[in-house]
Amino acid sequence: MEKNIQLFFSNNKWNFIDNDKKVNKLFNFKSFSEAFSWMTEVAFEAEKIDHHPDWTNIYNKVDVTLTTHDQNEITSKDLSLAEIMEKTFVKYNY
Ligand code: H2B
Repeated sequence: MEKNIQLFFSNNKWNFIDNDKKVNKLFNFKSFSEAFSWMTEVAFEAEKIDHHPDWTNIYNKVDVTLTTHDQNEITSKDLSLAEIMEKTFVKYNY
């Protein structure tokens, strides 16, 4: 994994899992509605870059895991998607 990728994920409090093949983060929201709005926004951006998160939503929480399935490792595509997620999340994080 490239150093800049590793740095972004550790600086933004993502956890490396599965022998560093994946990163995981739990995003917390005020309500289900806000969690789902965030997911919707991220979903459309994910489609644009053709890279998709593994995620589950329970009420106000979204548990996100990122990896590049094709390559079975964390790549710059995961970095791009995570940047979108963090940027979008700022709006909900008060
Ligand atoms: N998303 C993720 N996370 N990993 C992939 O390997 C992947 C993807 N592959 N989205 C894409 C779609 C692939 O199926 C298309 C054909 O590029």
